[in-house]
Amino acid sequence: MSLMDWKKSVVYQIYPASFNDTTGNGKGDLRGIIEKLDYLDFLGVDYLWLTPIYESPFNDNGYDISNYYKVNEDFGTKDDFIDLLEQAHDRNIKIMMDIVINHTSTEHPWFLESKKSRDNKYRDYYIWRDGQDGPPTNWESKFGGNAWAYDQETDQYYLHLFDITQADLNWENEEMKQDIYEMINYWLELGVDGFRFDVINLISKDQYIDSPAIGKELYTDGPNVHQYLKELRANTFQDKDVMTVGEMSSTTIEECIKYTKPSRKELNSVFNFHHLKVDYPNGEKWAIMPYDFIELKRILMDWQVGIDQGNGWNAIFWCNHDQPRVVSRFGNDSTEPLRQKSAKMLAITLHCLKGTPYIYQGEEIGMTNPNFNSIDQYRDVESLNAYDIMLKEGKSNTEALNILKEKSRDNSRTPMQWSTNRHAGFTSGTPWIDVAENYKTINVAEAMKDEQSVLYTYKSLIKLRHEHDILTCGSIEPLMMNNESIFAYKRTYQDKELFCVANFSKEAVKSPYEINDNNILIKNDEVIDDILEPYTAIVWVNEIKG
Ligand code: TEU
Repeated sequence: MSLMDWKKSVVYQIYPASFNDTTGNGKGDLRGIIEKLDYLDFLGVDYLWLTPIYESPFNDNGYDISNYYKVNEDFGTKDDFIDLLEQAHDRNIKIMMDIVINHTSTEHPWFLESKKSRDNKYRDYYIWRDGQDGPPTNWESKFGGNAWAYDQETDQYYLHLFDITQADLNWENEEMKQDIYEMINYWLELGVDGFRFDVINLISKDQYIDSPAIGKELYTDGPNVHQYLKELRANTFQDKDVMTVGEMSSTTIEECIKYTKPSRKELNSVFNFHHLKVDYPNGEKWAIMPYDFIELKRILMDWQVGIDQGNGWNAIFWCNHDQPRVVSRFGNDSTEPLRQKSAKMLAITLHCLKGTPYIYQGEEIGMTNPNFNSIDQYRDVESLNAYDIMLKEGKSNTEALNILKEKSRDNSRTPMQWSTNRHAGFTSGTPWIDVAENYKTINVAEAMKDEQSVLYTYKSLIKLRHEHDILTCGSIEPLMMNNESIFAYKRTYQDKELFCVANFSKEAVKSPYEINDNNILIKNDEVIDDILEPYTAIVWVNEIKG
């Protein structure tokens, strides 16, 4: 694979539990993914990123790993995984694993040992500290509450930046790092083609002291993180043909250039989440506000330009398993024509940016938030904790549920909608989480039949990325940043310039740029006299005259 190849790739994210169930236990599995490879091949994606498939008690849906070497029983066996790899490779589709090495499950044998005594060989694999009339510091867990859990037997606290059952690993411990390298090499030898590193910028903690930002500034992009990544790479994928992406929590453009600039030999690309906080009033996730369009553009474009100028590389995405559905969030899912149209607009706007585009399962057919009405329908640990906290803080049940409806991670975790069959064709049993009620209209089978569907827009965008180097290599220039309706930018490469202009509003507006009707790459509606109807997006290319 040449450098150019990975840069031209489009990744499709699979959340295995909700993708396709072949056993009838209500949870998706690896054979279910194999069954759908022809569909993914039809769509044209290059990589599949599978969220964690390892053995896990599943308190955080697999991000709490108890055995890095074993495939979770519900998902299948190692043989199924090898079969998936082979069958994907036959179709020229590559497989990217999710590597969670900031923490393990507290059921991982390392932690079980670590917890036994202060002088256990594995004690130092995790972060243990003495309390001081309570937890060692004021750090807060990302899932609510203090980030230290007390262990009575050894009279110390262990750190968990996420759930109490996700203990943070101690990256200052050499043996622990060697064990991690060995594990990654195991998957490399099986033939995997890429890695997504979960919250990888949190692995280096600074001092363990109270802090105004409840710990964030002390463990985000910590002092040794770049060193750890260089070592990780040198000991594992350095000479391999693999694509890597780091998930970076609350990071900066400057740091991400360091993570991804090729000469620094760390990672290929990064996910950052700043553009997905534009509907958080004062940074608070569990509250509702309409999203700030100008801010969305500003953040996306700052990252586009900043990373490009620094010779780094972005992963570009609207959604993943931690985010609400994009068409419900930045589009319009209120009526059928608008849902499809705005879903296509969002796809076009994102896929012509610079970086590696990611599609989250179901996004390609415009799946929406499910609008759950009862707390019993939620499964996600973060959502359930947030619900309890909101009630304790005095919110009514209805208020708390309304917030979850918009913000819960379960919004994107409902089963993939394959057909009009029972449970959307996802399972013959009872799904582990409810299917969205709109599956009779929104499903793959219907979308395949209709060449005007959202699915075909995604298929075309993937093809365009493979065929037009300007999408991969072109520089990027933001346009009309203060316009309240239009999202526009220009890409330039060699003797061509590409314009992407999208009307994110419910009113028609005139395109500020003259559209070149002779060279339109993609559009989601007819544009007459340069008038962009609501949610219209259009992309065209001009020759630069010398
Ligand atoms: O997410 C890390 C992360 O910081 C967020 O996206 C997080 O889920 C969000 O802030 C909560 O509001 C990764 C995984 O993608 C997520 O599913 C895991 O729960 C988390 O790490 C812990 O492993």
